[in-house]
Amino acid sequence: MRGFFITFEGPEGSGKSTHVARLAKRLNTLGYEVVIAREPGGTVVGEAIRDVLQHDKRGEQVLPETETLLFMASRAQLVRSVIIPALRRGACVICDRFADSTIAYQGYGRGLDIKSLLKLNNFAIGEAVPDVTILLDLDVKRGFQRLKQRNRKKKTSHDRIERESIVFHQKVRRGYLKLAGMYPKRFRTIDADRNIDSVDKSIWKVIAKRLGRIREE
Ligand code: Z5A
Repeated sequence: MRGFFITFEGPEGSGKSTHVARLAKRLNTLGYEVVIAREPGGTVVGEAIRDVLQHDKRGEQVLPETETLLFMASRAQLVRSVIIPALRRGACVICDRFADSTIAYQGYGRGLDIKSLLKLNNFAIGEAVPDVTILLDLDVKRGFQRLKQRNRKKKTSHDRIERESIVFHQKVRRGYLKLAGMYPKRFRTIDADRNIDSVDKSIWKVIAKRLGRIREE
């Protein structure tokens, strides 16, 4: 595939959506075709799954295994109908969360078997392996402070997974750091506890270098 696939990962409120939008704008300005996607969601099927996953309005508890398979189903749909076609056209695809989220949340957070999750991920993503994964690392409590402010501004509230305990979210953060250690070529960990422009600069440094490298190949 000729395109370039970037994923953003990290705990709640670490700035993923903010920096996905900034990076997309910058790449667009430089003349790249940019496709933004998000997980769960990004397709009609995926957005319906997102609704089930985020709001327990139907009153039934979503069990960890069910939750996992729903994330995988949304991913399989997004990969085949959006990500792979865009990469084949030569576009830059930027995805707000991807397969590593399942390992961090359902694996390290919920305690499901990591090997099984990795196998399911392989099935869901096929050939769509990210070229680079930006991990925005942030203390969980700091992330929640940011979300509190954002929710107050937008008059929204915490969704189902955001309502999990601080201990759960700390396990997720540690899981991400383990993943970054397991895949050092793909992951770039960026300290997100700085102002938006500084974080933006660090992200651009990584992406510019990787894009330059791709052009040389
Ligand atoms: N999930 C899962 O369990 N398994 C999976 O496989 C997948 C997902 C794919 C998706 O939620 C949920 O699904 C998520 C994981 C789970 N659950 N939780 N909890 P989502 O898509 O609705 O939301 P999110 O991905 O968790 O993102 P977020 O928490 O909404 O935040 P963010 O995108 O990282 O941050 P942001 O919206 O860019 O920034 C938050 C606020 O902070 C905002 O007001 C910004 O203006 C501000 N901000 C950003 N950067 C800064 C800096 N540097 N300084 C100060 N303020 C800042």
